Amino acid sequence: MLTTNQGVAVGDNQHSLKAGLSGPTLLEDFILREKITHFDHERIPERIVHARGSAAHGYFEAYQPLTELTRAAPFQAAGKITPVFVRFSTVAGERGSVDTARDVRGFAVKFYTDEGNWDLVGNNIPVFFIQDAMKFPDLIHAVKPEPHNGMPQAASAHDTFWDFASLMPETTHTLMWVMSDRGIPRSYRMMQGFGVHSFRLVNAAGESHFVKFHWTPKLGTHSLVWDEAVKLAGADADFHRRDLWDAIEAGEYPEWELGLQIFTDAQAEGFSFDVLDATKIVPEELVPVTPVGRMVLNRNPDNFFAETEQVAFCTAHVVPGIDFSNDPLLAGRIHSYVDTQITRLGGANFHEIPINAPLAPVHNNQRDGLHRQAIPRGRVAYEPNSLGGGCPFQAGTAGFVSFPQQLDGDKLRGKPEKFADHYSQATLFYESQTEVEKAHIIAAFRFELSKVSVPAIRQRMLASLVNVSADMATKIATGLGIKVPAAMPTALAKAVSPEVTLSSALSLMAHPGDGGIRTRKVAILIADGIVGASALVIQAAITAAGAVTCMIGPRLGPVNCADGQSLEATGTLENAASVLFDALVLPDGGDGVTRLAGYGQTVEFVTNQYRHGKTILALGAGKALLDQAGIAPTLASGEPDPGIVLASADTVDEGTATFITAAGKHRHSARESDPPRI
Ligand code: HDD
Repeated sequence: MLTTNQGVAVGDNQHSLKAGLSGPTLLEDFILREKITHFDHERIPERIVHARGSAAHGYFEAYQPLTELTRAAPFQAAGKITPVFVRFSTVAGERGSVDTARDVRGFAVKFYTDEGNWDLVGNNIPVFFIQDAMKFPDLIHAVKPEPHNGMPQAASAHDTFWDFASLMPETTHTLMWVMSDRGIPRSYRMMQGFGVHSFRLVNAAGESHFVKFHWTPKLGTHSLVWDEAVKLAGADADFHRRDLWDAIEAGEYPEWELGLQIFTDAQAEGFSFDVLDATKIVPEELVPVTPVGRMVLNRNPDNFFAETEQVAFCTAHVVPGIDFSNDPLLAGRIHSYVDTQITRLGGANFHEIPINAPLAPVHNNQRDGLHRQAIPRGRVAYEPNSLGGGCPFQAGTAGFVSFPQQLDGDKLRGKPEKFADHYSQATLFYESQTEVEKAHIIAAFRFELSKVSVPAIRQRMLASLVNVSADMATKIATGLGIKVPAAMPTALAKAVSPEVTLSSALSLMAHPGDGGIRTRKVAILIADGIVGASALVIQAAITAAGAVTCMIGPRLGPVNCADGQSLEATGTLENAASVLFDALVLPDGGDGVTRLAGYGQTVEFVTNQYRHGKTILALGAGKALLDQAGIAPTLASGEPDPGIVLASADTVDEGTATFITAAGKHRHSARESDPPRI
């Protein structure tokens, strides 16, 4: 039975209590007032950053014991399982903003370890915009919608962001990553994650090593192209949320490998960069990434608000065996996350909300506060005590012991010298990209800076980018119709000689995944008059390869095929936009193809698939739809386009096999041109 919050059964949930059918509503209607009052308070403050997010449950499994390095519970034995809850997010947009904005993505993992909760609150980009937490509010105020008019939503392409960025050269390295395709991932399931800072691992003997955390997706790293991201924002604002949800519901559990870069204090001392500077990576050529375990996400939340919204990640949540470094950005975070939950979740007891509660038992003398759930028994809430038998006891060396790093220095505000090198690693990143990736970086800077209305900001930003690559800056400047300015002076006392000048691991192409098409979405266009049998053969083969197909017609429902087959359209040219699909099949059957060609949306569908580098299989008469869109099966170079597969009624099986292999390449960037040919 429906009840009030006091457990009283509600007889009528349709009408308020009134004095007569046409009379006034009565104040005594406690049922109405309770319902409305609760509703009025349904919203809680959204996260000041990373407001837009999606999450899932899963587990972490260690490959091998890491007892030599750390006493952290998840790494104590091979096969050890630790439950996790992971929330992915964008940074700048508000809670209801679109998923496909160009932005950094949050990658926050809560490990419910045997010895308490450990939150690894990372991003999909291994570096950060700023070096000191003192600048975080400035960075966020600059990127958020401008305060006078509240625009633009979830976008860095505006004056205040680039004003700040151009005045803060330390942002350059991260800007390079965000302007690259990393800023527009295809899926949360297809992006890397990084702990960003150097942390410390501490073993049972109290010995410590520095560590950097890397998550690498099994499906490979893949991204959208910008035009696709923009169109997706309209076609499905929940594109990434839906993608994660659907994959888990389908039993296609996303998986990442955890890798560690381990290095000593002595090694760190010798590097040309400072490992405490969050704008720097440790190149994999200097310190390789060692795989230590895998993470699988296998359960969607039961309730978005209770879990995804109320989960509170805090960098301060570490467990014995994991410790902080002196990174000044991390220090500010250790304060900020706990602090922000107090407002967002309404008080100091947010750790009692089920999604935040550790699996490890909690015993302490903290008491009371808003929304307290626990009911502590007895009269003792202090330590030492004799009246409670001395409980709870402090754990001594079995508890969390900070790494006893020796410290000595003057109390001051400032940075070590190596922090002043803002460009070496930005150049390393740029030079390590493939030509296509470089072209995308240039296009992204051109787009973003073209949205800046104050010319001086554009000039200043370009002057900074000259220090990364004169060639890149020239190409961006040409696109903006301006001359390249002189390089911005650097703050370096002496030039830096980086150990590594090229690192293939920095390209998205370094992590192609297994090349399959599992969970990819394939559209099959259908209409009355197509050949149904071959469409069904293709659908069966694609489904067997693990992809998800959708038959799309001019309207929903049954389609009468030329060969008497009856197919069912589950999507329409109106409700299933081209950008929602990774690949396309055009059917055989002259009548059906002519019918499809009569819809303007078909040309748009085919053109977008082509423009976004996707694989298209055209069967028999279906090629007419390519012709109609002006698409040739050859590249501008005259070479055959590997992403356009033509097959006839006799070669359906071979054609489908070629299509599946080609679609596994994700995208055929050799087709790309700037500006696009069609
Ligand atoms: Fe942060 C949220 C990641 C710097 C202050 N941050 C937040 C989330 C992620 C990150 C993934 C969302 C967690 C979730 O899903 O709930 N933040 C980072 C990374 C940073 C970083 C990788 C640099 C290496 N952050 C940073 C600084 C500060 C903050 C320097 C403040 C001094 N971040 C916050 C916050 C948030 C947050 C205001 C908003 C909501 C929340 O914490 O729970 O405290």
